[in-house]
Amino acid sequence: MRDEILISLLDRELNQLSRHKVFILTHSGGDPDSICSAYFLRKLLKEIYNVGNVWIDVPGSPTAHVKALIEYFGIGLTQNVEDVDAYIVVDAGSPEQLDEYFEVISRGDKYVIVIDHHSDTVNRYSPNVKVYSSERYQSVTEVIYDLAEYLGYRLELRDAEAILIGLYYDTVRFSIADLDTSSKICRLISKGVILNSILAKLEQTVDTSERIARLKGASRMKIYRFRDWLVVITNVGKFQSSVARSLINLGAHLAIAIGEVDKSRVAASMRASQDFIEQTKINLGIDLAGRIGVKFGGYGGGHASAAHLECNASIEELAEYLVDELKNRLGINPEVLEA
Ligand SMILES: [Mn+2]
Repeated sequence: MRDEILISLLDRELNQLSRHKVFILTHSGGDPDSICSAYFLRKLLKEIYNVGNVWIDVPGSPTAHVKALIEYFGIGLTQNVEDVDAYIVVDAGSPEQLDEYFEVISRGDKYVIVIDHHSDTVNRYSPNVKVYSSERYQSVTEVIYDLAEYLGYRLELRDAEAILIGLYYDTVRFSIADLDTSSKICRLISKGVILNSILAKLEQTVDTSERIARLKGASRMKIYRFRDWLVVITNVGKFQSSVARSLINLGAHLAIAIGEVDKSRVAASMRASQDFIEQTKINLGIDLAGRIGVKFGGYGGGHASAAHLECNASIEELAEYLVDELKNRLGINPEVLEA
């Protein structure tokens, strides 16, 4: 167990929910970690904590990948349930990621519990919100799994499958799985999960518009060389996170994809390689997305090596500010490479 204190406090909190009506929300669009943790948490709430009713929703609209999971696990979403006693938000590092539920969660008159593993989550929600978050966890699914082990809950095959899928995608297909996660993977596999056959059903083919966005992102990028660090900044209207990720695969240490949300607002996704994060000590979620989002009248957050922000600026303004910020933090004047 990674953090027994967190888990025991969370257990104590959930014990208050007996016979309550609970609404679980993922972050906007959902992802495998958030939907799998919601699925398994609902089981624990019903079977262990005697919760009366539990609904799940994905704010905004679920991505294709999430839709496939919803179908596979028979999750069933319910929109806008009124008259609930408590909300549980999973995997959302800030309330802005709750789209249409932002207002009700932020109003301050509801019982809200947040379970998360992003940087600085506790400071993003209003003080009345009960935040159970630890960056030591590699996924929220893992938090819920630790809770299940703490409770001595016997997993069924379906539970083990859901947990493995959450772990799989939030560790970038196990590539960054640490010792704790890896030993959990072994325990889950030993329950009889046949991972390759599940993944074959769930893997989405990348659709054409996303492929085009990645290719356009690559052809438009500007390359900044901060001595041995290669930073690329590009602009694309959609799929910014997919674009940033693919530019890391091309060879960048830090990739930032910016796109317009509307006339005055932009969104940006950033990704960095592990060596960049370790050696520069820059935390993208806190130092770049979080700080710059707020500075430009918006918000941002995420993890050390993957983050997202939305703010009031033009693409050029934001790009220029980011380069300046990196110049200061790295103490290096970048050389702009000719494409
Ligand atoms: Mn997550």
